Amino acid sequence: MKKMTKLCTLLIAVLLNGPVFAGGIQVEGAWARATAPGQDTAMVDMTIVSEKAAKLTGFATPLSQSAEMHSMTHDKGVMKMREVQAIELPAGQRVNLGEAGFHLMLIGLRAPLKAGDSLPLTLNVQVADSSSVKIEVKVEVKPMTDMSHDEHMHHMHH
Ligand SMILES: [Cu+2]
Repeated sequence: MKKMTKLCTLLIAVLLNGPVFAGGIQVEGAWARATAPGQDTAMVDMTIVSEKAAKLTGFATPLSQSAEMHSMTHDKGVMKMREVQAIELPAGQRVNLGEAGFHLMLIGLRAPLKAGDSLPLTLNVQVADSSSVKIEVKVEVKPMTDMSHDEHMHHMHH
């Protein structure tokens, strides 16, 4: 266990120093909920850290017919989603999409998402110095909860 702690400390140190990320961008904990029967949309959340100031400008996936980035706001108790063109990734800052009020939306799923699946998605990131980076991400599908139905319903209130 002691060894483990040491390893963790080392990893954290590396994260703080920054320069070792593959392509300067690190993605962690990408996940979605398993879909309910008949549900053809899904929300994906993840945490992104970019060494340099960057923007998430979109994503591609073979899983659905369309792929949009959404912001989510509460308006008089109703959750509203709006498509956004870019999500800011300030230099060196951990951006959790959900906490920042965003998510990736898969619309027109080609197959249900099942708990335990690990699904492919490619992020398009525009780095401030104008290079663009594609990042392959695996989305972990977690078991469905009552929430997933709500999310689906909320999506109707565009
Ligand atoms: Cu959405």
